[in-house]
Amino acid sequence: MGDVKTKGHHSAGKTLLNPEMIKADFPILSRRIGDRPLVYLDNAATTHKPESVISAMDEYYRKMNSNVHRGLHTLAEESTAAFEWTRKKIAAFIGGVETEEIIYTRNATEAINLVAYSWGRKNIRKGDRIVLTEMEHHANLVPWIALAKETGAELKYIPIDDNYRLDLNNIDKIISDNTRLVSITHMSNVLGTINPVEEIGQTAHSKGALFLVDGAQSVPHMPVDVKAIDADFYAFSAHKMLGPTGIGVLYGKESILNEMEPFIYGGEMISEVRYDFADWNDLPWKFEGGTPNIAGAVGFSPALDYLSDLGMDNIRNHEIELTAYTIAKLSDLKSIKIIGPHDTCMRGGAISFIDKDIHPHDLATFLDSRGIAVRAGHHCAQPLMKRLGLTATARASIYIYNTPEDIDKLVKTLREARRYFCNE
Ligand code: 7TS
Repeated sequence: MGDVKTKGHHSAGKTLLNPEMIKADFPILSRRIGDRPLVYLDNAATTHKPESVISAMDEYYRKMNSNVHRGLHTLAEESTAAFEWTRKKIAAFIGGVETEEIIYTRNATEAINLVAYSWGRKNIRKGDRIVLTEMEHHANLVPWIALAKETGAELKYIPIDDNYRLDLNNIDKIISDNTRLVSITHMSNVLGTINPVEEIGQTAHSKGALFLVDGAQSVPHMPVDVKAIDADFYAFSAHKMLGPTGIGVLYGKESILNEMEPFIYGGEMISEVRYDFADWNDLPWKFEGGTPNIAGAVGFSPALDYLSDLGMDNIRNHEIELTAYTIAKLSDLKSIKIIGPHDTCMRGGAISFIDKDIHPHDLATFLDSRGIAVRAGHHCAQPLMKRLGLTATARASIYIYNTPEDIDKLVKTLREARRYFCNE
């Protein structure tokens, strides 16, 4: 499969994707919105699912459905094997970590909450510092705001500069000796900025702090090696990378996870229980109380295969090209301002923009009336919006199945919006 879908074009020695062929694997992309074909540019919110993911989940419920880790019958053994097989694939996908270091969660949000509850409540005290950045999604903000409120810890933010990148000039002061945790996004869901996580992680570790990376927007779009980054924790969601909703991942270093208390208590996560006593299961199950999202894990497996077959480098190259194309086309529109870096080497394909006269919600509604799906709003990053002096942006976010023609339709419709709203 990979062959044909990556043979589309070759540019400067790089293999690019063939998004037209890829589109054919995604049933929903043949949908029409009113009388127009769907143009889906809301991939930072969630991505669509290829036939292989949909049919794996369908097959699972038709032929294998059973609870995991407890039955001694064929269905239970098959379900458990499938559930654990995906865990192995995830461990390989993010750089070849230990299977025990991969914890299933509901999503990136729950993965970060797991750390905040399990590690944070035990290790963060009054007077400690937690360092975040000004561009965090609420998922990597609110758990720490709550923890700081509870413990009296202090929150400090790495600022952004005028080019929408992190300003690392005072990083040695911001990540102080009393910093216990540095938690930052790998790629901003609003600005598209890719942050220098290796460098920030090194500073964090040099001060004795742990380093958490929110990879919700990076793992789906570029090769990620959590060991090279030296992240202590790394969080992401399956649904933003072709997989089902309701399943996500927390990677954590084994030595740190071993020291942590469970997050959710109940079945699955114990080794022994008496009326007055309970002891915990081994990693990773210690953190997986209750019946997990088995069908989700089954569906995540072909999603990982699909991405691996295309090649994460090829996906990144495709997105660099299409982001450059989008930025160039949007820059032709005089009323539009892009909110994010223009240099595609340091950004991904979540492209926020504003029109100087039209509210982002009006833009998104107008685009939808022409079959084009974008997101408008604060993108769960209210403090960043305030910092930028904005209340909302419109955001087009691309993925493997998007084409230059999708972008042409977006730009043409943005011109039509000017005629509709501004009589131009
Ligand atoms: N972190 C980042 C950087 C994100 O972009 C998101 C979701 C999350 C965490 C949370 O992911 P979840 O799967 O736990 O919900 N971002 C978006 C978005 O940009 N539009 O909708 C969801």
